[in-house]
Amino acid sequence: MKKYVKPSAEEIRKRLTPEQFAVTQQDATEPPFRNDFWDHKQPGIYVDIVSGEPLFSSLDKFDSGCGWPSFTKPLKSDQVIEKTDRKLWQVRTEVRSAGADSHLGHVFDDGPAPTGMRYCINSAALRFVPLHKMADEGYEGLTSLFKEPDMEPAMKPAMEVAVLAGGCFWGVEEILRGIKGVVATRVGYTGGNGDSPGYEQVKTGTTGHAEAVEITFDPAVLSFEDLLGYFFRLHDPTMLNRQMNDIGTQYRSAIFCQFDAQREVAERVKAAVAASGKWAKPIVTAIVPKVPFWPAEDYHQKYLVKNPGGYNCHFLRD
Ligand code: MHO
Repeated sequence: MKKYVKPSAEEIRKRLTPEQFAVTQQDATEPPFRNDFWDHKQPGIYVDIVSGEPLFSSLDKFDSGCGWPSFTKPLKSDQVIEKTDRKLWQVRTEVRSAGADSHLGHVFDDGPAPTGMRYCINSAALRFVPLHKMADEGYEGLTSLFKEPDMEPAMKPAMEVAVLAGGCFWGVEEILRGIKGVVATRVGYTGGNGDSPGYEQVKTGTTGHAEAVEITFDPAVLSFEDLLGYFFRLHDPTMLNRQMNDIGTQYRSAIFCQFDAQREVAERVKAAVAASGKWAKPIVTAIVPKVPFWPAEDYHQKYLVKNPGGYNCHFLRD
């Protein structure tokens, strides 16, 4: 077994950035959301930035909404040491790496199944080793963790993507990301003129882009048809180039079909919604082929998680 130890003080000073040093050596905490891994979703392992000791895996990572990478458990329980921490006038359980004694973060008992624990870790204490580089970097012993059926749903090739526009993308993403079977969401701009538009351009309505959400979902859990069922309930599909108070083509209702079968399903669901009698006016949702999707600026991603109580004109109708 490879030994992961603490390098000399001089070596540590040389190798770490000031933030990595403050976190791992001086027990500092980095800011939430402004760190590398809080929203990172790739298959691989997270190792101690100081010693390279493998600590956590993407298989145990979950979206806690707290702004730091969160895991239900460490790779091996003897790779982290838990210590009572009485700083900040509260008793918390600090998590340190066993090999290099780096401060990593804290552990709380409000996590999801299967452990109920939330290891809330500073990104600055971690280095990510993607699955495809693990063998090259000497972590081949851990690659078997990623073989089916243990593989995280988001990493399986069978995922499907949908791109939906239904008004201000903050509220649309907030509802979609909570649906069972949705494994990842991103907000962005699509269907307009010009590459890589920014919010300030799109909001003028002159680029023709729509605010949209790209949804990665597991079709074994959620069908595209059922996803569209939610889509037609979370916005008003009879509003043309508008959603509630937000007016302009950037707020239009549209389904950007990724392949032909999605178009057929979209036409069928739209017709069923029109026939349902739920809406007095005609459904104006455009069903169009996919075009490039440009991810929006970071501050728009999971905006309502970062800004609870922020502007939201979306809700799920009965
Ligand atoms: N009315 C909202 C819309 C935001 S959405 C990201 C605002 O102007 O803040 O377009």
